[in-house]
Amino acid sequence: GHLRGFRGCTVWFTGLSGAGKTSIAFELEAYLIQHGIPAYGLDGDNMRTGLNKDLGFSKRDREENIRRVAEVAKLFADAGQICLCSFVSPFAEDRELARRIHRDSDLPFFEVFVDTPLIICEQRDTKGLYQKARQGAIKGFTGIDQPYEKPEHPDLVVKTIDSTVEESTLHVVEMLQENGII
Ligand code: GGZ
Repeated sequence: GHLRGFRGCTVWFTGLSGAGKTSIAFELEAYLIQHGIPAYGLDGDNMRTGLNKDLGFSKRDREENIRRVAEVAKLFADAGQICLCSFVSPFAEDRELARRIHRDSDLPFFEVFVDTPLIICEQRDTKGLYQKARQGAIKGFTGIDQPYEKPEHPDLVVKTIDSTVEESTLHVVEMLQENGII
């Protein structure tokens, strides 16, 4: 793409809490910036503390969270950025809405399933949230007492068990290259 310039798009990472979505997105953001490609990451940390701070984790609130994030991502993509979205986004219909919001504006959208088994996420339990969910201190935790609907036709599946963050990131880079984005 150097001749026609960089084309904006959205890369949507979905997976359980602790699957590694944000780690891969962060590494990818660094890679892209190093190569002169504008990229920006959205995740719960920068969306749920600001624009979406009125939202919790009910099915309805997650749907609204994803809808707003997708609208923001669309604007970043439209402005020529590669927008990296890391959200549990456990419901297939919400992810479909995010895709549709992009499609309606002719912006490329890639769904990346960060496929890390629950047992591994729970073993890692980097924030102690799974333990709290098991004890009942957190209600409606994805994978414990709320469902995670696995993507049926993701653009890419990244298995994190036997690969490093760098290896997983390269798979996403290859996907962007194969699709003429970078
Ligand atoms: C799932 C929860 C919950 C519940 C708090 N269920 O590992 P984390 O901590 O940083 O990622 C999780 C994050 C999920 O926010 P999202 O905006 O990605 O969710 S969604 O896309 O479903 O709207 C976790 C923390 O917030 N967290 N409570 N009940 N994750």
